[in-house]
Amino acid sequence: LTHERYPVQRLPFSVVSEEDRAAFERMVPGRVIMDPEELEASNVDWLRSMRGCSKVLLRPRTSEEVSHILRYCHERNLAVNTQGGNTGMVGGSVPVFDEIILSTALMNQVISFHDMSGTLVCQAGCVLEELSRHVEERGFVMPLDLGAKGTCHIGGNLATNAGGLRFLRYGSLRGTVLGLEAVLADGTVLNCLMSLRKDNTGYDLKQLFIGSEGTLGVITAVSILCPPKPRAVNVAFLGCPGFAEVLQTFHTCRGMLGEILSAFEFMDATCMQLVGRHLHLASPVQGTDPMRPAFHVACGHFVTVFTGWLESGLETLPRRVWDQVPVLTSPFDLTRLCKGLSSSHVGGCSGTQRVCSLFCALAGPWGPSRPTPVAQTSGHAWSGFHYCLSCLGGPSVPLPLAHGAARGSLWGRVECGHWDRCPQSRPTPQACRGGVLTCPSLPLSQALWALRERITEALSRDGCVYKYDISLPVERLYDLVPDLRARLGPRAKHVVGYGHLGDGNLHLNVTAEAFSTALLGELEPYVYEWTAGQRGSVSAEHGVGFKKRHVLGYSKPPEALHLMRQLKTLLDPKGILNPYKTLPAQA
Ligand code: FAD
Ligand code: 2HG
Ligand code: ZN
Repeated sequence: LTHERYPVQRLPFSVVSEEDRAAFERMVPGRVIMDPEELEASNVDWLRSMRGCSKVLLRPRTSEEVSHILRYCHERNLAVNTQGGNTGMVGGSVPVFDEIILSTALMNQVISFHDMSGTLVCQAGCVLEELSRHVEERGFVMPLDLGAKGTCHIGGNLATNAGGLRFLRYGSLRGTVLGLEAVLADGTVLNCLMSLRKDNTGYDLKQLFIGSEGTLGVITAVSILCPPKPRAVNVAFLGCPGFAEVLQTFHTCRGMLGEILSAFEFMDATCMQLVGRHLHLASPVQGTDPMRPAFHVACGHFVTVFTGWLESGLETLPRRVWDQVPVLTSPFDLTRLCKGLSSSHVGGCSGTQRVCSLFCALAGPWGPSRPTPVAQTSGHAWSGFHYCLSCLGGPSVPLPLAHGAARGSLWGRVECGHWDRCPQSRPTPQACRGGVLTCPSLPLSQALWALRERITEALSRDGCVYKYDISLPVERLYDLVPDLRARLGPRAKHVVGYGHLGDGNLHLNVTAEAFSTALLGELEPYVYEWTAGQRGSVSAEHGVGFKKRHVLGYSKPPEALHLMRQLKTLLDPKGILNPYKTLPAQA
């Protein structure tokens, strides 16, 4: 067997026999899946870019069961592919050939939560969003958040050392994971499930498994430190005319908001167009050409701010409202905005979570020739006013808001917000009480975050996607995007850049009608050489998996690769765990 697209040979592992199946059935009764239809979803990755042909999927519930399975597979020389939520971006989560799939889906129990320290101990198969809910009910948050939260498992997050949308504030999982339990290739259970903040007793073995993508062991349980839930949550979404202004905005926000800035994301105008085209989500603030913003940035989650051009349709605002709208026209005003955001955070109303959304617009380098409004709204029990989701639907619906917000206020206007769950109707009289519109279901901040979190999905609907996830010096983060647009010309359908600007992480995606080796040849090794030239990383947060293992040498010296191989041999001498992944193929 040879993989269709990549030149890789099946290694001489055993093939699962009838006796093996019977043995598995004794280990995990009723949880040995062999039905091809059920297996299909686990053989294909989220991006639908890789397909394995595994014939067996095992669903253990406990670490002991994982241990029995691995001990058996080790003895029989059967290859194993651990799978969490199967949302990985680099083809690590699905078999390349017929590896046995070991799913953590049924290992989904919370073991304990300590509400003094915020330490959560749980099994590896817990879904991230469910853990978030669990700890939020107890006044804490998970230190990581990502678009795949509804599907990915915490074990998968650790195995990929996922970054995501809160990295800027809470840092790498390498810092917030206090301990883990892993089962080694030969079935040994390694219990390092500590809950201590400080523990300098020799080598920090858990770090070996974080980011090892299932090649060194199966993570079965996790101990993780959850920070307290902030009392105020705000998001800002800003439109900027160029990347220089994006950087300047970051610099100002970071400088003024300090640690309460938990995310600083950016997306270029093409991303916004694709999210509109494929998912019918529209930017809450839009302008008319040539005033349309080239970039949007979203920062949060303590502060929700969304920005974009509000040029068109301002005339429809009643004069008295227009007069009350704070104006954001200069760097000074951005400073004022930050002050407002930080004081609203500090001042919070006790006991309730506030969600404040601020719509504002920047033009020219820093301001349009006439005042640009800032609309401040609230989606969630904040300052006593809410508004109806249906107001966000329909084209160019002026969004009237009640009075009474902290800083004068306010009005809002949303251009053509075809929000997913919006009934697309005008507010009913019942929904509007005394001019106060209620927002019963989706908090506005979530609707706004969807614009950013669903870019990956929009790109997948645009055609064949070539994905690059690179770390670069932040000042040069966007340089490669226009460069590639020029280089590829009409051969690419779209070239987009977005990502975690605050972490220096660019998601560079190129879409085309179909896969083409010629286009791939234009992209690679060019992108990797360019990245190496900046001393960047060819995988900032998605890992290596199957797809990027041939490019590790651009970011790691040969000595480091050699040591990685030695560690792999030590922990998994027969190489049964996630073969063909993470380590470069040997000549
Ligand atoms: P899987 O995809 O199932 O597996 C990923 C790898 O980990 C595989 O190599 C697998 O073998 C291994 N693995 C899984 N579970 C275990 C275990 N228990 N023990 C050992 N090995 C294991 N990533 C980011 O870093 N930041 C983002 O912002 C981000 N956003 C995303 C948004 C979307 C819409 C999608 C689809 C993906 C995104 N990702 C992001 C990719 C990210 O890697 C995953 O979403 C997540 O961390 C993988 O978790 P999973 O449970 O789905 O793991
Ligand atoms: C994100 O930040 C994810 O949205 C996915 O890491 C990035 O699809 C991508 O390129
Ligand atoms: Zn990302």
